[in-house]
Amino acid sequence: MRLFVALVPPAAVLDEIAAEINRLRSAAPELRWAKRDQWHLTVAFLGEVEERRTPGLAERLERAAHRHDAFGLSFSGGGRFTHSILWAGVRGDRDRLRALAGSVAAAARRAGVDLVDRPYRPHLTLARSRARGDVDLRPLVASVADFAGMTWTADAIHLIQSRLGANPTYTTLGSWPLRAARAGGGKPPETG
Ligand code: 2AM
Repeated sequence: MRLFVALVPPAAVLDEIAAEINRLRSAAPELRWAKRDQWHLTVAFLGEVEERRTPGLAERLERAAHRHDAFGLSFSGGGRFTHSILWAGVRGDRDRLRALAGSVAAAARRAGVDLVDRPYRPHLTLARSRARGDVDLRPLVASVADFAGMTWTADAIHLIQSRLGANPTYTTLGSWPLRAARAGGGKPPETG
């Protein structure tokens, strides 16, 4: 099964992204615009995972989540990956996000998942091209540059199965809360 671990922003933040997408969509209707119920911020892409690994994975993800305090993020500006993906950028406590991503990757490895070691680039995918390079994404990147969303609290991680195909579907297999942020700031996140 193809799995990834993600943060899911609250509805008010999704409303802002919806408004932004509506604004941009008319400029490039030929792109495949991401569907609202699939918007997420990937923390770690796990790739193909054998089903027998999932109970151990769930246990380790729960433990990893409990080692991190909730933290603040916002979506801001955007960019593109080559000529195929248009994304919204991420601001706020990116250090904690990276630390969480490191813990989640380590948890998955300990559960026997063979993770691809790639640099972590926090983003929320807004749209994908149908064929690589068929749409010039540069004007859209310029257009999304001024986008500045509200701050939201990343307070849980979700293990999501993605099924590819003409209509890709996402199924949430489990969700685990981060530690509630404490007044005055908590301990710095542990890695590993
Ligand atoms: P993307 O939106 O930029 O494609 C599910 O596919 C999620 O995992 C998406 O958010 C996807 O990012 C992300 N992801 C990260 N690394 C990936 C990889 N090597 N292959 C596919 N998806 C990846």
